[in-house]
Amino acid sequence: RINLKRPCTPKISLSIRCYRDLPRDGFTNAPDSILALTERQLHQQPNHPLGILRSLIQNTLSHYKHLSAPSPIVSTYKNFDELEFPADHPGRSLSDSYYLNEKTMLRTHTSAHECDVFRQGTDKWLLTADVYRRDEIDSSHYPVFHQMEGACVWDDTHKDAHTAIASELQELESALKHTNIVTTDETINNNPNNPYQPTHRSLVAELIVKHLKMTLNLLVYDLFKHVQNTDNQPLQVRWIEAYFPWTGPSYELEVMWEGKWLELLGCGVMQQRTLERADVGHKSGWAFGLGLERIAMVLFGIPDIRLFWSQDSRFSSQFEAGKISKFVPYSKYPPCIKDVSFWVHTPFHENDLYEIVRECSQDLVESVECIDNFTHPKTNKNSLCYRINYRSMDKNLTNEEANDLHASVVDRLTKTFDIEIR
Ligand code: FA5
Ligand code: MG
Repeated sequence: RINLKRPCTPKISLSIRCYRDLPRDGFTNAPDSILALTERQLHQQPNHPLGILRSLIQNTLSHYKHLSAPSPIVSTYKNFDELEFPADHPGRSLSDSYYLNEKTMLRTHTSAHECDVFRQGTDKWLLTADVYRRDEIDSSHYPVFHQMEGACVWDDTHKDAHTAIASELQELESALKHTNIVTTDETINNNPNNPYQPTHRSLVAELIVKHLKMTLNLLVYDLFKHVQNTDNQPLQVRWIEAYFPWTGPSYELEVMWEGKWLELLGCGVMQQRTLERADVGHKSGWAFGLGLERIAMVLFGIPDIRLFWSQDSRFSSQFEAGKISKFVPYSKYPPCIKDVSFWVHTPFHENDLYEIVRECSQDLVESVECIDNFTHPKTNKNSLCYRINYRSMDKNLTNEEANDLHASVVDRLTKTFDIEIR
């Protein structure tokens, strides 16, 4: 029998107890199973792929100060308001984020710590942490993942600030000469839809953007050289325009991987307003936020994002600090596929359905997919069918166990939503 209520180690229950001490309200939606993961700190483990990747980036950007922020519990002010998120931004919704209460949440990105770090006077820094988002269920989405934030600012009151940037640029330029990388830049300088900030001299804004792009081109090259094709094809990277409330202009960086563009990070020139709020309005510079799992899945050949959380020694024994090695898959257990179909009387958010499946089946669910969406032509009644793939990564799941899991999912769905099982 599978114990649906996982036993909590004393360490884990401590953080859940802290959370339980906080006043609950209509926003409270973070389940214990997610809170329990806050203790894992995978990126701090030297022999874990995420820890290995973090160290690798830190070694590449060794002149940046390395920081961490162990508690993922932040105020909604830090996560959103301090970064100029508008009041109606979708990221704030209960269907997208985990709240402890109206004013407290699990950070959705490492940018939540930007202002604090700038306020401490640190100019060049990296900060790695676990972040939490309610999302779909498949091999590349998990409600917890890891980001590394990086930033670089210069004291702009100094009249020679731009010569400092320019001389750093020369170093970056000569380092890039030794790389086998093809950069497609689809962005436009001072694009009217993604413009320089009016208070920035355009010469300085242009230098900051160049510094940002070259720093990240070099970083990505340095990471991906470990898995470059044997035929010595250059690494292809692409810059595109983006939007973030606290940067302007803003960009995203993608790499070509197995024939597709893979988004690695978002970044941009820090909004002067945000820096002023952090009491460093006299400085200007850039910031980025990258996803560690996306890169680690490519570098280590890890096919399913759940594997990062596996405590099976067949996974953990494969990795060693300082080494990029290919994951050798151990035998996959057979999947147990179960469908659930129902009439929908009142619409609901899909993320709420995913959350119920996760809470009932934890890491025993591999994917959830809507396979049918049908509206009856006469009655106008809407019917949905979801296919849930139950599979353990560590043991064989019997059909009876999968049936038990599925029954608890169906039970929770009917109790939570205004639906009628078909
Ligand atoms: C952000 O989170 C911004 N904070 C990034 C940023 C920082 C912009 C500083 C400007 C300045 P975004 O939601 O796009 O942006 O996520 C950043 C990266 O995290 C993505 O490029 C991706 O690599 C990774 N990421 C995002 N969502 C997921 C997910 N569900 N699973 C795994 N990785 C993800
Ligand atoms: Mg993005």
